[in-house]
Amino acid sequence: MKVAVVGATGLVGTKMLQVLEERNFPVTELVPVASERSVGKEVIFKGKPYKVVSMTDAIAAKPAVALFSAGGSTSLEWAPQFAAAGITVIDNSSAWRMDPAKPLVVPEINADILTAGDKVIANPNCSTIQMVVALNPLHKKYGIKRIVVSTYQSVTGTGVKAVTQLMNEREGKEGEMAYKYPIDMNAIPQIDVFLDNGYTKEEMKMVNETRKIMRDDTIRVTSTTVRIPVMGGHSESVNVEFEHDYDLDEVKKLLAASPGVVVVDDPANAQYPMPKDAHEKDEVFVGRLRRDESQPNTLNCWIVSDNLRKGAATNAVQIAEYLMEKHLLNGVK
Ligand code: 2RA
Repeated sequence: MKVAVVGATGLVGTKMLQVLEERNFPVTELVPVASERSVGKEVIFKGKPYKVVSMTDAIAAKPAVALFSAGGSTSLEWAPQFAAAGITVIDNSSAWRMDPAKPLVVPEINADILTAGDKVIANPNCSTIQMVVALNPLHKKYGIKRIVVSTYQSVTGTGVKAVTQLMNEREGKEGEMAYKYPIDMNAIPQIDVFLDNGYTKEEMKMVNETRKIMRDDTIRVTSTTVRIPVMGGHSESVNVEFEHDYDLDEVKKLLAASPGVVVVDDPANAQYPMPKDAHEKDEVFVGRLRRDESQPNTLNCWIVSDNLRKGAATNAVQIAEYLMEKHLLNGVK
């Protein structure tokens, strides 16, 4: 199958190439796309060099599927043009996520909504993906009423420039700043821009995307998102109130049996999820499971995942795998 990766030289694009290769996605020809200044450069895929091409050339190459990670404005302009050519776009930007006509998909939860007619499919925000993978099985069993989440997010979520800022600060070097403030030895309680309601865009993504993916607008969600000087994954402290009471051992068993979830919860031996352990893994790790003793039917937990993998590239490739298995891609038997 011909596969395009748009934004192939960025952090997520590079990870998409790695994940396609690792999961042995049947790529017969790769069509790497990047900004005009990267056209003509080479990317290596499965040991073979491929020349970076322009958007127009990528459409002309007619790939069956295009994985986009090139930012919202590029996606708004180009995804419809790929779609019009019959190419299925799986888009990692926020451009289409809340469009009622576009599916927002985490395969473990709602891949069943996908049809051959869906030509632009939105990949959710990284911090949302890891939370819903862990919480959806609990929602099905106990009914979630309200979620209070605080995040501790890796600099890799911002991109290469932020990783460079952190490294420069550690090495005492001057350089371009991705953030308004130093990130090393700091915590910045702002991810993305502020909205009129005093929340950031990242915080409202967690509210709105969670409801759309879990197909339940009654779930109340409130979020505080924070950037910390960490690489390898996002962490989330989650307080979740259920309609019905739960048994803690049953919660652990349910999570351990859920696809894509790994329970790491052994306080006696200081075992809990951490970004350094989640790095380069595809699963969502859950631990610190305990009753919120301040009110009934409420659980506290700690959720960690590699934001570039399950939070971005892996989720996108899993969507492509589902489309392929269900024969929902043009020209793919
Ligand atoms: C971040 N959620 O970590 C973003 C990346 N999509 O900033």
